[in-house]
Amino acid sequence: MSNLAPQPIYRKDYKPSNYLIHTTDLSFDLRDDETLVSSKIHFYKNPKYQAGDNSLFLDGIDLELISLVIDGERVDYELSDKGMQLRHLKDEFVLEIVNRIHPELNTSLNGLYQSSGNFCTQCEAHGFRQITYYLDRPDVLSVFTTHITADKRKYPVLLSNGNLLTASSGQATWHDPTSKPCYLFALVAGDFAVLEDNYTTLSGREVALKIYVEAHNISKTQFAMDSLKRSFAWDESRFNLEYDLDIYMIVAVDDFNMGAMENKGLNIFNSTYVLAEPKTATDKDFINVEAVIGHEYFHNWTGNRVTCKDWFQLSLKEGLTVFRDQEFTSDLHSRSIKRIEDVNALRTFQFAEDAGPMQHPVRPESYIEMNNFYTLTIYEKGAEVIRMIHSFLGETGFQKGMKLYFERHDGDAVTIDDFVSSMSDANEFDFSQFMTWYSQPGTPTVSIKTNYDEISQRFHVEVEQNKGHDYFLPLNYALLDDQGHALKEGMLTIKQHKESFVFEQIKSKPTPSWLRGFCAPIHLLTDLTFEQKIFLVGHDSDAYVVWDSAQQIWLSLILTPNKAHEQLFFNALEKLIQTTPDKSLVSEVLTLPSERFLHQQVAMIDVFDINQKREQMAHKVLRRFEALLLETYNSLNNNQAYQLTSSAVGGRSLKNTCLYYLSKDKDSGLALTQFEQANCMTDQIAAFNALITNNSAHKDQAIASFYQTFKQDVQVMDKFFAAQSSSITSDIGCIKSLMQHELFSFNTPNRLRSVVGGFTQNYINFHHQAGYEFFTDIILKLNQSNPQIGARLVSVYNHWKRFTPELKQLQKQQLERIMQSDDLSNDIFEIVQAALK
Ligand code: B3K
Ligand code: ZN
Repeated sequence: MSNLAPQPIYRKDYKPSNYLIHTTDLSFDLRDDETLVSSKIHFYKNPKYQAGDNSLFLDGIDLELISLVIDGERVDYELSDKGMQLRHLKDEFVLEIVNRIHPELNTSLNGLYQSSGNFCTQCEAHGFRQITYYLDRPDVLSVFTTHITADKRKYPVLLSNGNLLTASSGQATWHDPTSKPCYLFALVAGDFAVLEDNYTTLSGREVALKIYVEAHNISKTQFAMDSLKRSFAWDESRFNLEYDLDIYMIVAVDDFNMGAMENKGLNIFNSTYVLAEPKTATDKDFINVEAVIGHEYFHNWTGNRVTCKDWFQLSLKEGLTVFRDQEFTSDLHSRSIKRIEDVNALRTFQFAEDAGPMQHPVRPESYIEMNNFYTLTIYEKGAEVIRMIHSFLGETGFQKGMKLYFERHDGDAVTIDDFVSSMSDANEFDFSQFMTWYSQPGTPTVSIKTNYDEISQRFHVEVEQNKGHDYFLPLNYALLDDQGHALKEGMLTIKQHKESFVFEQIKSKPTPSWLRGFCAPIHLLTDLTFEQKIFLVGHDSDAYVVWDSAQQIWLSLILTPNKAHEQLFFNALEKLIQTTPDKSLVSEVLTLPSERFLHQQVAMIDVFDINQKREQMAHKVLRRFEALLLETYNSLNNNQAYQLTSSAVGGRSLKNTCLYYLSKDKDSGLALTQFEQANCMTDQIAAFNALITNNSAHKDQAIASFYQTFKQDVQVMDKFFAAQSSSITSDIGCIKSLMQHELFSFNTPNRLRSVVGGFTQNYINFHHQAGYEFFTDIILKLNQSNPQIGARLVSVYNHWKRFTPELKQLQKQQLERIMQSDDLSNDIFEIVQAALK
């Protein structure tokens, strides 16, 4: 590493730009071996910021400047590896630049690059500066006109934001009438097929809807189109928000660092979140496609029309938009299952992030590489914070707040405070104490102690927060009688470090149900007994509490086996399987906590011990329930025509949970039969996983047949690779041969994530010296080709200090090895230095 360590950027250093931009005219000449970018930018002095001299720094990275004039005249400038300094400028002027870039060589997948031979862009957060010199910051908005020239045979489709002004062969000009920051700029040029439809908004605007994909994928786009129309309709009915342009385009590309990007009027998607048909996509894939299509669409208001003043406010758009997409999925599918899945992901991944070296507040104070802050904390914890605001205000109050937010800020770049003030002012609700949720990192712990006094018929509750904390939070509860009926239910408002509540006229000792719906992102410690938790599993009407109580029981039985408790719990499970109509819920309850989650619950991570203990529990479930699991499996294995209804999804989910257990001990033949006869990917991949993970005699046959059937399908092949690389039956030799496979591609993030990301989840084979060394070599290669993906992957070492001494030492050595390497990218440097601290 060089001596000059990268320096953080601080939120406190924010200054408005001294210049703003009226219009940005861009012209792209796309060629095989270079692209010429010409820009004509009309600058004017920021009327709100007249201080300072008339100089301007324009961001620019990896650009070759060809020419520059201001108002038609040559001027002096200084170039550095970060951009261009201009001085002695007029208050208003037009800058014209021509520069050269090389999208054909761009493997970072930021800025302008190629995917499957087509051109596309990714500009958030700082990609535009890899296209041309510009004020690459979200609070400088302008009107863009984009002219594209390209070889018409190779690139018949030429797209950019807004409306098409003119098009002739090999040329197109687009004009976006809405002012936007450059991170929302997009350009696409390529050979695509298109699925077209239209939507009429509430106020009667006719919007043309277009989904562009590579021609061979066109048959897999109908679900995405239907999801898009559902997104338009849902945002109108639930949020009273309409779309504002005459065209909405989605382009799917195979090479993409993230899920998708909400560029104004021209979303660019990782093809995984567009393409779906039952034969190749699982139920979860379908629901994810719909959620991501919704998420990007919802950004049009929460993100695009009202954007962020600086990148520290990222959760302003992301937390809010995740909350909106969660509600979208909940309104369209099973609300309770969506909540359980989201909470499970939050507690498994975000809680770990919040307890690790990269912990940061929902509004961070500094960053080295902004791309490292597209985190679970910004997105998922950010959404939980919005959910708490929603809990305090209720749906009507929340919508009043949203209305005021748009009245005040439509067209602006604003802060999280502006959002919360709108919520506060519209409802006369004081959120000042609530702001700790945005400023304080870490997951709060809340303890509850109760006492029932039979004589006075009072139920006393004491709620205490950790270490002097006084988070402001909602606490949903119910007090249940011995039939599970709620004697009292509601929301307690917690504001102080320690609070007491008394419930009067409680005729017998109740079982409390706490944190219903997981109404706050906290660790909750209660004084519930084992028996009470079992009671909640069998009786609570709140699905989250049912699931969470079962999770707590699984956890204790896996980590500290107890025969008597196990019997009690298994009896309750038996009843649950036999009587609960919601198959998805039964499936969730029957699913053991993941290894990843278990790792968080122990003082020191012994990967092998945890793997073994969890496997032992799976075998105990099988021994106790074999007959019932088989009966349930058979009753659900009906091969009905594929439907995505909650009941059909629940049926498949429970069936495949049964299959998981039934395939544990022996080759029952069930998995092979299901694999051969499956009519949808949900069943196919579940059977494939069962065959691979349990070293079935049919494993090789399954691999060969799966490959033959699906080798043309990129999304299915990602599953094929991930299933193998994450299986404990695949050692490092297998991973190396997967990387030699003809379909492996190092520069395609989805494929790399499926093989290398999968390997890091292969707890038996990843965690030893050779596994770590092999992985670190990959990180060092990514440091050159795609540091953003490298930084994501290297985070697996973040928890090294919590492992058993030998593994801890080995991981530390790898982190040091990375730190010592030359030319470390900011992305990887930031993660590794935080881990080593
Ligand atoms: N806003 C984009 C993410 C951009 C990622 C930058 N590294 C997708 C989304 O959240 O909708
Ligand atoms: Zn988003």
